Amino acid sequence: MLLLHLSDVDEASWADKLAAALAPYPVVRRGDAFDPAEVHYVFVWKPKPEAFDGLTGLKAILSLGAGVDALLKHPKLPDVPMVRFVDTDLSQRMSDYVVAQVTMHHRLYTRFRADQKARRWSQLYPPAASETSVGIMGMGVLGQDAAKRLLPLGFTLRSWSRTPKSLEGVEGFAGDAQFDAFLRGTDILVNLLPLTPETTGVLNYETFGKLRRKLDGGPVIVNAARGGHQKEADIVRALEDGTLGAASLDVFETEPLPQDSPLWDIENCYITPHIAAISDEKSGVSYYAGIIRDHEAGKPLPNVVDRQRGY
Ligand code: NDP
Ligand code: OXD
Repeated sequence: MLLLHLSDVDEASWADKLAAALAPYPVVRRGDAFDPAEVHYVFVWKPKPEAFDGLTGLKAILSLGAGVDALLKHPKLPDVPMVRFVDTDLSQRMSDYVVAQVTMHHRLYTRFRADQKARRWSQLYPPAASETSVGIMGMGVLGQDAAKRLLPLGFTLRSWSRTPKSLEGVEGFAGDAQFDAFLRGTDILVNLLPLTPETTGVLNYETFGKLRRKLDGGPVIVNAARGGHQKEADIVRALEDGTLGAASLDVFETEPLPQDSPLWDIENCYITPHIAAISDEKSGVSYYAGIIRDHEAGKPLPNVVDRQRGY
């Protein structure tokens, strides 16, 4: 039996589609009459404290999100494998966001928008894409997809990951020892790391101060991963004193971003409400229905979270 425990999304719609895809396999929602001990899979997003109560026959936890940082902090998380969402549609959507932000900053959007407001005709030619260095933190599923889509646009690319990665056309840096060297050659810093104790607060004033100062209107940060990666007071300070030229932020320390956050009023801070990439229902149903079918047929679970690493 599959149990859905999805908050803040249309759980009924996901349940209908999963039931249709898995029929005659039983699919239930909270509030339905069922024996919790018969639940083999639980599909979760923002689970409530009681989400896993009584699920004594659980074989796996299926996460609607690609990021599992919040799930890993659940006080009653059962000790069974946890599968995260890995999907070409999700990667495409995230890369759409990254490409949009990177090209916007590369073409000096902040500067020309201000000029237009002031009715000022002032020619300044943006650099060629090849003269702009984009540094991607996190070379996993999403980081690699973003790199593959930025590469044909001509940007100079570098990446930073925990273990060394080699992707053609991308200069790889790994581990704490190479972090500063990575930053020193980066004009636009894109964050696609998972949130773990090691990566918490990585987007801080000291980090910003190490970025290359070559791009007009730069350096720039683009955070599409988690709010816990950024120190917002440091971003405000860096945008105000010019340590950063601009920031594109999709995620925040507190979501929704509080009304009194100073970030709202900063001209060169581009805010979106955690919409960089959504787990699409059609591809999510196909992904998780396939996983349940395969697992019931004896195949191993894919994309299992390593709890030791935290991602
Ligand atoms: P992956 O697990 O595939 O990739 C993680 C990458 O980060 C890997 O390259 C890993 O290194 C690297 N990494 C992890 N820890 C460290 C560290 N301490 N130092 C340096 N590098 C590190 O994740 P995804 O690409 O699938 O997703 C990334 C994140 O994006 C998610 O965790 C989620 O928080 C966020 N997200 C945000 C969305 C949004 O709408 N804003 C939507 C979807 C996801 P290595 O390769 O060596 O393991
Ligand atoms: C995710 C997210 O982790 O939407 O998938 O943030």
